Amino acid sequence: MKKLFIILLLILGIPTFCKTINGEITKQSKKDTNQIYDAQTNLPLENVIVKIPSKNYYTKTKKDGSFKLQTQINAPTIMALEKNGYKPYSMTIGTNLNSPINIGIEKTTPKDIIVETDMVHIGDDSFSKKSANANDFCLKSVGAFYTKDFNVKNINKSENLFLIIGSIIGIDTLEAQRLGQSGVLTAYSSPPELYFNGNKISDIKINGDNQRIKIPSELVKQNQINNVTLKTGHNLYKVSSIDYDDIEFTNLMFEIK
Ligand SMILES: [Ca+2]
Repeated sequence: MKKLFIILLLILGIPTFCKTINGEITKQSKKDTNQIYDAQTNLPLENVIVKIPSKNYYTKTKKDGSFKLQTQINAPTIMALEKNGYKPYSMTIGTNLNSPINIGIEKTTPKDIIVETDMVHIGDDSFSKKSANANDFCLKSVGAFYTKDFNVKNINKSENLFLIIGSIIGIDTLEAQRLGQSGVLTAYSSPPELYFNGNKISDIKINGDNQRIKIPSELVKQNQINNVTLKTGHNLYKVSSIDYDDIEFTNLMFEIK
């Protein structure tokens, strides 16, 4: 009888008792697990650092590429991934973590130029609680603009330089309001402006991930120091003094393609 019971247990499976922890994604099967893998080989990646800078939280992926986010997320925030030899990756994650996060990350190529992997805050540290992602601001502002020099090598005539902004949050433009990204409805800001070697090339009107901007080739200096500057916008409803729009971004990178 005892034998039969054990056999029955083996056939029916040993019952498992899953506990759901608040803010954590419950693992049910491999498919339902958060997983990071190599975008080319589809093989799981171990020891990828998974960070949520606004929470000062980080964890690492296991041998099977899986990870758990054991932190409470109350407002959309940035999750960033880091692994040596791979392009930095980031995405804005919401409060609804019901579906698993499965991400394939790409190896860096010798032509990639990684400019920034830290989280950067620009503005004046004065912002409405209703501002887009205000709850997630974790850093002190470095001022109204961010600027960085970097070298450009090995760019052929047929190739172009693209700036990729991994993630950017906090932009309170009219466009961001219309998309529901900002709760500030009584005022809005001019968009952050992007400069390359001193020339304005683009406005960044909305928050989001992996915004890709082509750099006009006539502005790129081959085998020399180039400069990228991101200047935040300002509140267009305030005239007595300048109120800069407080924004945060991470993962600035250039690709040559
Ligand atoms: Ca401000």
